[in-house]
Amino acid sequence: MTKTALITGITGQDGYHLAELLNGKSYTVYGLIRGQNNPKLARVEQEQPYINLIEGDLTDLSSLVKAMDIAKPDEVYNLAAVSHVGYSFKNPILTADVTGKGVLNVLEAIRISGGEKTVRFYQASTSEMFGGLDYNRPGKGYDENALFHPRSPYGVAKLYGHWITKNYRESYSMHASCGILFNHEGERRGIEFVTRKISNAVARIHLGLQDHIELGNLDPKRDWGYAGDYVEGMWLMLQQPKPDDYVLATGETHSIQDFLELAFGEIGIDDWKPYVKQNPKFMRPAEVDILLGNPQKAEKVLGWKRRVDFPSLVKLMVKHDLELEASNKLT
Ligand code: NAP
Ligand code: F7E
Repeated sequence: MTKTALITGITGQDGYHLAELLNGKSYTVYGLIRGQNNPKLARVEQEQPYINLIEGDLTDLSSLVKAMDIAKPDEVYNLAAVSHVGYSFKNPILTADVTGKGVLNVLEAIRISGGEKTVRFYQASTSEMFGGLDYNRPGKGYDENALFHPRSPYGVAKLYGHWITKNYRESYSMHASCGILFNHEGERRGIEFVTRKISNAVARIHLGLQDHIELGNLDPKRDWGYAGDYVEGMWLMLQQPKPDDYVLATGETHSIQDFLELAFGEIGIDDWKPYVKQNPKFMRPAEVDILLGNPQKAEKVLGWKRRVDFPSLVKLMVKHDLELEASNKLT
């Protein structure tokens, strides 16, 4: 029988990939879109006409109850958030309202509309909840049992979302799972995140459209995977007989300098340093120095494994941006 899914954050990177995946599995897909005259509406309507869009906002419980009544979903994927860590330092209260309390609003909408025993719920938790400070496990990587120590208003808000999801699972027996996802990137990554900022600048430098890129701290290391692989993990979590929490990661960590080296290498530049300027504007009040995930549980229980490795990820992002910039259409 055909299933129905409601995705919040449909205009974001993961919303795009997840909708493609579910459509390929013959789901009826609903997507929550916010705001008056959202500029991303036209793109979604044009590229993914199979999505049934519903207006709503994570801070507005009544809109979420209405969305539940319209979609009557079997599965709800809560991907909506203020998701940029740097932005969360500048807008901590908005971040708490959307990224933290917004999760509670979605869970309550499911209960109010009578779905607590039938609807399966996915919460987009994050490696930012660990914060890079759990030195109990050097080299092993963070797994589901590692200590949390968030280092940004974003990480703190996500930790609330994580725990309230677990609380609803324990209190009301809801099929509610949290995916603790490490950084995942790709052609649809927002231009405000460092990987896409670099892949786009590299393409523009190659085409003579700009001559350098300004970045913040170049030393942090991240466990970077491909978004297309990670949405499959989200779906697998909701297909399990029991809800649970899972880390999705590659088990490798690379610095921003490693990313720069590979990305500039794609356009035949061996020494990237003359093209990169550091600007304190892009530094954060507190930094997460290193993230490394341990995806063994997801590999064992879900049968999930990332397919795209780090060099292939950089290559596909630069290739995509070279094509986009050459045709002058940034998405
Ligand atoms: P993204 O590209 O930044 O997308 C965020 C989405 O949230 C957008 O569709 C945005 O809509 C929507 N949104 C923001 N505020 C909202 C509100 N008040 N009401 C309703 N929708 C709102 O994020 P992503 O990379 O796809 O990530 C998806 C989720 O996974 C997020 O929750 C993120 O925090 C989490 N996560 C991401 C990563 C990663 O590496 N990508 C890793 C771990 C966890 P507009 O287009 O209208 O702004
Ligand atoms: O930063 C450094 C920055 O913004 C990565 C979100 O999806 O993944 C993402 O959060 C690193 C940081 O991602 C610039 O200081 C240097 O150390 O690409 P980012 P993030 O902060 O890791 C997690 C898992 C999420 O959950 C989040 O939603 O790069 N960096 N220079 C820079 N970062 C940015 N954005 N811009 C710079 O110019």
